[in-house]
Amino acid sequence: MSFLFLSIIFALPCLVFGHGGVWNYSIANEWRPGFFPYYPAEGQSSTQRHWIDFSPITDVETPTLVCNNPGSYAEEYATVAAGAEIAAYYKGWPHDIGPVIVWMAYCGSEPTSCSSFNGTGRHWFKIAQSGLLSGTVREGLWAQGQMIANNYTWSATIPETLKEGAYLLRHELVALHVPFTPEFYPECAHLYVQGSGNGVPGDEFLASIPGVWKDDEPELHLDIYTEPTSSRTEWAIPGPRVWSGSGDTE
Ligand SMILES: *[C@@H]1O[C@H](CO)[C@@H](O)[C@H](O)[C@H]1NC(C)=O
Ligand SMILES: *[C@@H]1O[C@H](CO)[C@@H](O)[C@H](O)[C@H]1NC(C)=O
Ligand SMILES: *[C@@H]1O[C@H](CO)[C@@H](O)[C@H](O)[C@H]1NC(C)=O
Ligand SMILES: [Cu+2]
Repeated sequence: MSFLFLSIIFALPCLVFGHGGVWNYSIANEWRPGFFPYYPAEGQSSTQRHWIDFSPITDVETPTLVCNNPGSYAEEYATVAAGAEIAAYYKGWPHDIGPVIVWMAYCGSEPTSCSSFNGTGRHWFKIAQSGLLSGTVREGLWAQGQMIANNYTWSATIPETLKEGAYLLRHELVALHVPFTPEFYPECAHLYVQGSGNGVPGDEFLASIPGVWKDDEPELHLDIYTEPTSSRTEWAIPGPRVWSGSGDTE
C-alpha cells in the first residue's frame, strides 16, 4: 500500500465524524454551556464565542483563527478566581494525534471588556500546552489522546498571580493526522478573573493570532506516516513558552 493511500485511510475519520471543538467548560467546578454550533445564535446565551460548525481552520492568516468562525462575542462572562481550574469538554473528539494548547488574552479592566475586543493581534500568552507525551510521533501518546482518555476533558489552571480583569480564554487543538496540513480548532470563552495579583506576561511570552503559526513551521507541516518523522520521539510545540505567572510580572 502506498503511503498516500494509508494517509487517506487515516484521514477518513475526520470526514466521517466531522471533527469537533469545546462543548462545555467547567469553571471552578461549575459546568457552563458552550455555544451550540449548527444552530442559530438567537435564543442562545453562552460564555463561549460563537462558532458555526466543527470544521478545522487550515489558513494560518485568517482572522477566524482567533476565535473560530464567526467568533462573535459571547453573551456571558464566567467570573473566576485567579488560580482556579478550568476544564474544557470536547464531546466525541475524534483525533488523537496533536497538541492541546490553552491561551489567554487581556481584554481590559472592566468585567465586560471582552465585548469590545476582537482578539486579533499580539495579545496572546499560553497558560498550558502539551504535545507528544510518550512514544513516537506515529504510535505514541499525544495530548489529544490523553484528553480523549480523560473523558474528552482537558484541565488547565489560571495563573494565580494573574492581574484582575476580563480575559479571553482560548483552547486550541492542532490535529496533525493529515500530511502537511495541520488543522487548527480554536474556541474562546469570556472570563472575568478576580484576584489580588499583579502578574502580566512579559513581552517574550506574547504571540500574535493570527501570525503565531507559519506555513513553513516544520513541527506543524509534517507527515506522521513516513520516516524519519514517524519514529521520532521528540516533538517541539511551536510558539512562545508557557507563562506560569511567577516571576514574570510587569
Ligand atoms: C454543554 O453545551 C451544550 C452546547 O451548548 C449544551 O446543550 C449543554 O446543555 C451543555 N451542558 C452543560 C452541562 O453545560
Ligand atoms: C478585528 O478587527 C480588526 C480591525 O478592524 C480586523 O482587521 C480583524 O480582522 C478583526 N478580527 C476578527 C477576528 O474579527
Ligand atoms: C464525561 O464528561 C461529561 C461532561 O462532564 C459527563 O456528562 C459524562 O457523564 C462523563 N462521562 C463519564 C463516563 O464520566
Ligand atoms: Cu477532524
